[in-house]
Order: sequence, then structure tokens, then C-alpha cells
Amino acid sequence: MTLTCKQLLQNHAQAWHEATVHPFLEQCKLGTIQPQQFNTWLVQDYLFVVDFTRMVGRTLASAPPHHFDVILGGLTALKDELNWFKEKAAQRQLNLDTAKQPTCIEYCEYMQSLATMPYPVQASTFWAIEFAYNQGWQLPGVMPKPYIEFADRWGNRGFTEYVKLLEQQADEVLQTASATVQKQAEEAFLRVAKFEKDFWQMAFHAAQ
Ligand code: HMH
Repeated sequence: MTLTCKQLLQNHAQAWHEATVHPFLEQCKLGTIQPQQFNTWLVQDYLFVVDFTRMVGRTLASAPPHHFDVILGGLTALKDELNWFKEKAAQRQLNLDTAKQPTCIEYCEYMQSLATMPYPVQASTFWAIEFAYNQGWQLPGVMPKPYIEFADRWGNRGFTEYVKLLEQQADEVLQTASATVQKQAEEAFLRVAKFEKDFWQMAFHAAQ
């Protein structure tokens, strides 16, 4: 049996729904999210993206050369994204030199642990993490200012195309992966879904 990204989504539809549909995003769409909630997300997500960039670097190191183009494109987008986060934080006078919250720590540690996993697990996890935001920020519909800029970062057409390429690359290597590796990819997908939900929860319940 070969596993695909589509199948992962089908097999775990409920977990994926919880990863990508959350009151945090609904309230961005309604314009009712509170600054404390949004700013907590922003700072913690910057800290997450720093470690995610390291994860993508390690994925590149495990990848076959014909996957470099897409991964290097992803790293270039992350270079831009990290600078953009700094700009957004400065505009809001947020200190990025902040401690990670437990949920962020756990997610980052998990990404680090993927380095010891076979490439198909790394490739499918990379896709899942990007797809979570690609979907999550788009599903509520057009957001009001200032949130539209955030929604567009992960919901724009170019990003959607890039996520499809990540899916193709993951599918390609999952196809020839052993049953054991496919099982690891499935477990990793579920871990990502849970972490994504927890990350929204963390920001949504930020102390006022
Ligand atoms: C928590 N998941 C989280 N933050 C992000 N920036 C992404 C995924 C990016 O895709």
C-alpha cells in the first residue's frame, strides 16, 4: 500500500480540522481577536519559524538533489519571512527576545527530533507544517486589516503552489518508502496536527 499526503488528510480528517480551524483564526476574520492574543501568537510564531528554518535546512541536507530547487525556494521565502516577522514585531513594539512557551518548546523539540527520521518522514512533515498555515489562514475567508496581511502571507497563490510542490515531493518518496517508514510518516502527521491545534490554543488563551 502506498501512502500519499491526500490519504493522510483523509485518514485523519478530524485531527486536521482541529489543526486548521480554530477560534483564533475565526476571530481574526471577525476582527475581534485581542491584541494580547495576537501578539502572543506573533512572537511565539517568530520563535517557531526560527527553529522551523533549521528543520528545513536539515531536510535539505537529507534530500535528493532533484528536490533542492523547491526546498531552496522555501528557505529563501523563510529568509524573507523572518525579516517580515521582525518588522511586524517592531511595529507593535514587541520584544522577540522572549522565552518560548511550553507548547512552542515542545513543537520545536519535535522538529529537531525529525533529523533522525528517514527523508520521506521529513518531507511529508515539512509539507504538513506549511499546509497547516496555507489552509488555516485561508479557510475563514477574507480577513479585515491588519490581519489580511497575515492571511495573505500563507494564503497567497504562490505559497499555495509551493505547498503543492512540497506535496508532490513528499508523495514521490512516500511511494517507495517501506511500511515502517510510512507508519512513521503517519505518526508524524498526527503529531503535527496536534501541535498546530495546541499552538492556536496557546495564543488564544494568552493571559490578558
Ligand atoms: C505554528 N505552523 C506554525 N507556524 C508557522 N509559521 C507555520 C506552521 C508555517 O507554515
